Amino acid sequence: MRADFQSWVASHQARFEDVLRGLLPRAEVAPQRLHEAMRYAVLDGGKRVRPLLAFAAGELVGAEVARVDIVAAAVELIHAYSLVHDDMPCMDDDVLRRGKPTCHVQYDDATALLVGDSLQALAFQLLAEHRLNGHARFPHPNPLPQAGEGANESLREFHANDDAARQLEMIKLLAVASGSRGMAGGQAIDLASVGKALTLPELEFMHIHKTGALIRAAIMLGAHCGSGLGAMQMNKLDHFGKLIGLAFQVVDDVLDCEADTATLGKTAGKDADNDKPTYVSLLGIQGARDMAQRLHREALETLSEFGDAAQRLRELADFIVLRKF
Ligand code: GRG
Repeated sequence: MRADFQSWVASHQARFEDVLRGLLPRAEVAPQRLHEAMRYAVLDGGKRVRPLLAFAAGELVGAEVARVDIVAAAVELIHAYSLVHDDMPCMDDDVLRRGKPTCHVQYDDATALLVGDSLQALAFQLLAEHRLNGHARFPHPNPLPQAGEGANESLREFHANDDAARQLEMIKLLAVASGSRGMAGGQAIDLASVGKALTLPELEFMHIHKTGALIRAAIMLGAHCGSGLGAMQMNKLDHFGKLIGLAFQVVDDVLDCEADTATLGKTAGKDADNDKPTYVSLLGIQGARDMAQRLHREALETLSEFGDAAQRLRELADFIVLRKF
């Protein structure tokens, strides 16, 4: 990792931790135990890959960081909820996450269930109650470009409607990415495929949904916080997200076989123990590594037209593929 990228990552991670601390309900507020458990599940852990992708996409379009903070937080809350639920006895039944006892072990099953529910609701609350893009809403503190009083008013209304419509699109984007046509659907396929031999396209379909959808959403939401990209460029960015989301999962499968529990902060070797189809079980370790490299290369090619503005996205793609944890 280049020193400059390393300090970009570290400074965003530290600042974002404070953002999350401020957005989560305080532990002293009733119901205290639930709020404490929500903070336990979200704070002080995780690589924050999805928020970093949102920040990098935000930089590409010159978005205000304070706006990207909100979409990054919404995505990270959905991610944290998915980990809490995934670790529960009815799903993956794990005891270690982010180097500490899983939420249901630290608290109890019912609390963990409610933590997931509440984090998901909070994610959408944040997207609904903050301004995420474009021009200011009524009342506008600064006049828009002078065009006569009447024209000015209608221009304001136009922008307000436009921004509101775009914000609704962003809310829908995260809803689709997290729901049955996205992450939750991918998880359902995952649970149903234990002990089965999936083909490569079936495995890919599962992971594009389970892991990829949220990674893709993080990038697109970051980009929606700014302006300036046309539909074709947004599609390119989305394609980058699809490729890098899949690469993330392929690398995750390799690490599950190769890294140890202490390094990962979660139980290593779970996929083989649970008889789950993975890229490693289908392609072998070297085949999976080759696939990650191919996806990485294709992802970088997708960004070629964006020039220096996409440098952070490129570096994050490198990090996702070369990471050791
Ligand atoms: C319960 C609806 C529901 C969905 C669960 C994401 C997921 C779906 C389950 C997690 C299981 C898992 C280990 C998936 C592999 C890829 C993945 C999402 C790993 C964890 O993400 P990281 O590495 O975790 O970004 P940190 O802790 O760094 O945030």
